[in-house]
Amino acid sequence: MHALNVLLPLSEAAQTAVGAEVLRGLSSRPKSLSPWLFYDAEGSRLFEEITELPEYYVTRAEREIFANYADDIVAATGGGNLRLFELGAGTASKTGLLLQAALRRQDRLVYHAIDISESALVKATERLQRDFPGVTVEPLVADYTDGLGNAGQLLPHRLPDERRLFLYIGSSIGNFEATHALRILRDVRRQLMPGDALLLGTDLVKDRQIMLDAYDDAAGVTAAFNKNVLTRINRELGSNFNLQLFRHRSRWNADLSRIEMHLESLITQIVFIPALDLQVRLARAETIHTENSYKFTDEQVNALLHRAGFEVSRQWKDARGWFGEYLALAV
Ligand code: AVJ
Repeated sequence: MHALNVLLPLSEAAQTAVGAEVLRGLSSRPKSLSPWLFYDAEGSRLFEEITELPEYYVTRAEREIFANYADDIVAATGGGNLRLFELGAGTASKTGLLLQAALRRQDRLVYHAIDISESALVKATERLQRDFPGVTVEPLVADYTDGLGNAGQLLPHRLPDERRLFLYIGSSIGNFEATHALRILRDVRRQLMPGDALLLGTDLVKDRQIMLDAYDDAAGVTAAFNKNVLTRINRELGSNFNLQLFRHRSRWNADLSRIEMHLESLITQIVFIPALDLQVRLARAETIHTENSYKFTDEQVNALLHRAGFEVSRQWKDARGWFGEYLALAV
């Protein structure tokens, strides 16, 4: 994944991942854009800012769990020489707590960090190599969401004594509908042998207003994060979305147990996307659906992992019970 600085000819733009997704999403009804589009360098920076907002409890709750239970989590994976893999590593700001715990049990550790954002991975690699000399970071820029097939070919061969621990934390899985989430988890399972493990971190269903506020903060950082996708499209595909003509919206969809983020058009407008030769018509109050963030119950997480070929052996929560960490053993 790399940003395009120049406009490509039409047919080529439509073939880039960004061009293809924008063409698909903005010519669909209802309109949508996949959340992976958020994570250009600016979007990755804004996401980091979100993780420190007072309303965004998600990152703090998970960090609390790791601060209290990292040793317990690592011990529960069983013996052997751990090799870590993380899907959606981002800047890996919480992962350090797990790496430290692993380093208390073994001298050296290889950590494969997989993410779609190159800028985030560069940061993660620099910081972790500096803070943890015992860790060898192997960064991999890849979209693991269409199958680890791609990334999987780049993953190393298994050593005879290694025990694999995949991390899929931060409720990244919450971006996907059940069938897609299941496909991702089955892909992970395919990289594992019985006895290996997956640590899955998911945000849990809680009071509606607490969830809504986390996606509509008072400082407007989440709004800027949401709108940044339009800035990215303007830059990479030459369009002229006017950010002032859109409003950030977050809503709780109780039937589907998810927070939705949308960009709502404030007026009827037509936006031209030159690189795709596409005119996008938006009615007043029409929205572009930019993200789902599913919220789970213990039962749902257990069922999902079971269907993917895992058995949950342990679980940990923060003191308020807002976030869950599930250790799933490959069976
Ligand atoms: C990175 C998908 C876990 O859903 O909470 C944060 C992304 N979007 N605020 C989430 C996000 C708006 C985040 N995940």
